Amino acid sequence: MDFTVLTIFPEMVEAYFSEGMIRKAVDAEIVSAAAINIRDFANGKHRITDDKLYGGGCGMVMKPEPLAGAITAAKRKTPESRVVYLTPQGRPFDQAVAQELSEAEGLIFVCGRYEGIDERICQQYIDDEISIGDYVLTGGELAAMVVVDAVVRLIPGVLGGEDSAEKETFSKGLVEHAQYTRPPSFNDLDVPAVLLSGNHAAIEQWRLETSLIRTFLKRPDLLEDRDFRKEEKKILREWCQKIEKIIAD
Ligand code: 4GX
Repeated sequence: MDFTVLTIFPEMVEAYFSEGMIRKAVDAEIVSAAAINIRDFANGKHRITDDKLYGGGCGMVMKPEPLAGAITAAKRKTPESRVVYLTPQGRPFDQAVAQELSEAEGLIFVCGRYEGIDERICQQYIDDEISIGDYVLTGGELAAMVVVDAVVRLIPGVLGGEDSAEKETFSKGLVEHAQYTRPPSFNDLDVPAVLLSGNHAAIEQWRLETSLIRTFLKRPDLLEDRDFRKEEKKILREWCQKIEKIIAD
């Protein structure tokens, strides 16, 4: 996978690329990651990247020529790359979109500042418009980094990319089970005894139960259109029966 971020603030993105899992993946040559300064493709003494709106109105829009130049340069490296524009108008980003993007050969992220980019860039150069949520950022850079961050951990060979992807098919669409580490007692709160029992089947059962109850309490929307597995239905029916018993008479 080749990640390229087009931005007028390349240092912001380079700082992110230089730490953590993305850095390890780059060092291991499983992915490449680079920022391209859109300003490098702007003409004139001041290398201006924005301009006034045709038709009037306040605010500035990113000029098409520097963006076209930067996208063309990025495509020369990986011609099969998908060009993604980060915008609140895009399709909502989620884990399924992250999975889809992780299968691309390369991803080129266009980061807009000001009020956005010239419409003709969207028409001619952009393959995909993505939104990371219904709020307005000052630029697309943080959104691009969010998308890279979610995508890189899904790439085969990237630390944790294989076995956790497998585990996730098990508990996919549920909130994480409760997690504990040492010490066994902290501020008068004990680690549940089952986790210290060494009984792996009982531990897996407990994890599924806490995962289901936490999903019910924190994210009931996730249960709404779920295809429940047999063991999940069994756990839920047992709760129903326990509650029925408590409220009987
Ligand atoms: N999820 N932003 C894009 C420039 C802009 C302004 C107006 C189109 C219209 C964002 C988000 C996001 C801030 C990136 C504004 N583009 N990106 N930028 N939410 O808020 O992805």
